[in-house]
Parts: sequence; C-alpha cells; structure tokens
Amino acid sequence: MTLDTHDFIAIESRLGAHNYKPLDVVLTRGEGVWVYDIEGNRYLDCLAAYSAVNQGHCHPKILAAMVEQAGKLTLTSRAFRNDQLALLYEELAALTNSHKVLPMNSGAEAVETAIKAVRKWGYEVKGVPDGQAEIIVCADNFHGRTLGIISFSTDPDARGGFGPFAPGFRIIPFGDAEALEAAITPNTVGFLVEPIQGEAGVNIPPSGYFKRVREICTAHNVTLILDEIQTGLGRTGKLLAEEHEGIVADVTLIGKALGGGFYPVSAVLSNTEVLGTLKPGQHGSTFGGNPLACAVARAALKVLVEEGMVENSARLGAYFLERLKAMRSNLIRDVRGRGLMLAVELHPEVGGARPFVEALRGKGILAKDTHDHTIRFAPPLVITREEIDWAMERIEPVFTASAA
Ligand code: IF1
Repeated sequence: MTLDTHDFIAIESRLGAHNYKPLDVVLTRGEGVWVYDIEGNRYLDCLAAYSAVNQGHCHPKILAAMVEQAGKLTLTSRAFRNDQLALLYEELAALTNSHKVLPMNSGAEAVETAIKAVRKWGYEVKGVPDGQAEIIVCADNFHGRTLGIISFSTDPDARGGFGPFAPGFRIIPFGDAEALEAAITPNTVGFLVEPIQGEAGVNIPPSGYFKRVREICTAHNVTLILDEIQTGLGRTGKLLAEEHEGIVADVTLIGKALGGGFYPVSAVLSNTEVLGTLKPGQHGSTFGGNPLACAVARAALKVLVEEGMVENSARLGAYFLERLKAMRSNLIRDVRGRGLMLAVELHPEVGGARPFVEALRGKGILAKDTHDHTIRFAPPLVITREEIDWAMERIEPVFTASAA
C-alpha cells in the first residue's frame, strides 16, 4: 500500500509533537534548487532549509564525499583522533582567517559553546568576578532553541512557559551602537549579535553600525561574537557577512550550510584566545568533529568556493532584489535583502503572509512566512537568472493580482 499526501499528514499529526505548522507538501526528492513532492509536482525551493542547503539539494560532490567517508569511518568520538578533523581545521581556518576552530553539530550548540567559552575567558583573562559575567544581546534575536539561548530571547513564542531562565544577559535594541556602549559594564564579556537578523524578518542594520560596534567592543575589551549560522557561507553574497561591514569578529559561529544540507555540522571560529580557555573535560560532544561530519563539511566548503556560489549569491541576489522591488503592489510595505537573503514585507493591514505563501506554493514556489507579514526568499546559491525569471513570473501575480 502506498501512502498519499493525506496519509503522511495524518500520521504526522497523530504521532508528532505539533511544534511546527508546515505547508502541506510532502517532499521526496531534491536536486539543485528544485524539490519534488510525492505527487510528482516540482517546486523552486526558496527557503533552502533555512540556508542549510546553500550548495543546492543533493550536491553530487558532497554526496560522493559523504558516501566515500561513510564506507571508511564515521565516528570515533573525540577520545581518539581521526584523519579528517585536522584537514577540516586547516581548510576552515584558511578560508575564514581563523586561528582556532571548535566543531559541534547544531547551530544552537555552537552558540552555547561560544557563551561558555566567552564567560570563561571573562573570568580567566578579563578578570570578571566569578559568576558575574554579562553577555549583551539584541532584541528580536534568534540564536536557537536551547534553554540557555531562549533565556535571552524576546520572542514570547520562543520563551513563553519555558522558565526559569539563565541569568547573565542584557538585551539592547538591534542597530543601535550607542545602546551597546551604554549597556557595557566592567563585567561585560561579550556581545552576541546576528549580522542581519533572520527570524526577525531580515533586519539589516544601519550602515556603519558594525564598524562602530567593532570599535566599542575593542575599546571595552568585550568579545564580539557574530552569529553567522544563517548569514554565513555565502548567503549574503560574501563568504561571511562581516565582510560587508569591513570588520572582523572575535568569535564567529557557523552551521547550517557547513554541512551542505547533508549532515548537521557547526563550528565556533575564533580569532582571539577565547577558545584557548577551554581545557580537556570542560566542553565537548559525542558527535562534534566526527570524520563523516568533517568529510562532508570539507566538501561543502570546497564546492561553495570552487563553484563560485558566493559570487553567484551576490550577483543573482542583486538581480532578484531588483526584480522584487520592481513589483507594483499596494500590499507591499518593503522589499529588502542582501545577497540571496531576501524578504518581502507586507503591510500589517493585509492580515498575514500565510495565504501568499500558500498561493506561491500553488504556483510551484516554496517560501516561508516569518513573523506574520514577511515572506523570505532565500533559494540555494546555485540559482540561475533564468530560474529567477521563472520565479518572478509566478511571484509577481501573487502580489499584484490580489491587490485589485
Ligand atoms: C527552526 C529562523 C532561519 C539561526 C541563527 C542559530 C540558529 C539559527 C542566526 C540555531 C537557526 C532556524 C532554526 C529553524 C528556523 C530557523 C530560522 F526562522 F528562525 F530564522 F534559519 F531562518 N543562529 N535558525 O538562524 O541553529 O540549532 O537550528 O541548527 O525551525 O527553529 P540550529
């Protein structure tokens, strides 16, 4: 007996926790920017698994690396060494100008790792009294789902009902460098921030913000931690979004596309001695740095660079943005983005983006609404101009037809 779309949804609904409200499309195959459902419909993927498939679905070279490594050695634990980890360190450090690398699995784990390391650095190097370390974060942040991370979320859905929360965080507005300076105390060890706020709706800070943030952090000996889990690895048209700002973070967090969509791989990259404070037994993970993860990540980075995906993101992101901006629709309040991290924000009176996302899906485009009235367009970085033209033929009527 073969299951149909309705059957899959019914089983998920019966047995799964309802912590998501996915579109009712059951995907079974992906290739490049395209995904296919079990009914044989083809869709242009404009979410790219929240930027985890920047390299495109089932990239053949990442697949080959994964299969090859899976047949050799998959997991040793960090109790022993493997012959992939050092090579990942070397390639990642060279690519990102980092001095130290700490591999983990999910993005949230990379964030937690950075928080731990930066607190320890605060006590051991900066001289903050024990238990007093403070980390500054921004309102409307999204850094993950762990208890530590939701302790400093300002999103009622993300934190409501999950307390008690971890202390040691201060929240300031995003994009306001003077608020950062005002919030710093002698106990401030770090400032954790996204270069562009993703979940908050692709919020791009005012130009010059990060230059000033960098100066303030340096002046006060505060570690600047950039969460590039979503913005990194080409999404915004540079390898790291910090390059747009002409700054270098002290600690950079990457994840998502580091595993090429095949495998969860994240990493903490450090340009200072922050990671040096972690001694044997003080932090780790069963799966972090495993040879399969390292082989996949090495291939994921290689194709990203060698196949020009970062440049493609910059070039076609600019084109896609221009096409979206050219739409004549009185439903649209703003169109913004950088590289292939794009968003269309609707007027609040329109009453929610979900119907538009459903309409797009009906035309063969999978996109995701965020925070009620913003729709993100963030396809794999291998998208072509022709595919954007194809998408625009379908996107435009969704926003202009219902405007009448
Ligand atoms: C979900 C958004 C994207 C992230 C940044 C850390 C993490 C994420 C900047 C944690 C994760 C996700 C998780 C996903 C929704 C999603 C997301 F809508 F929330 F904003 F990508 F667009 N830092 N982002 O964006 O990484 O532990 O998940 O690997 O369903 O919660 P993770």
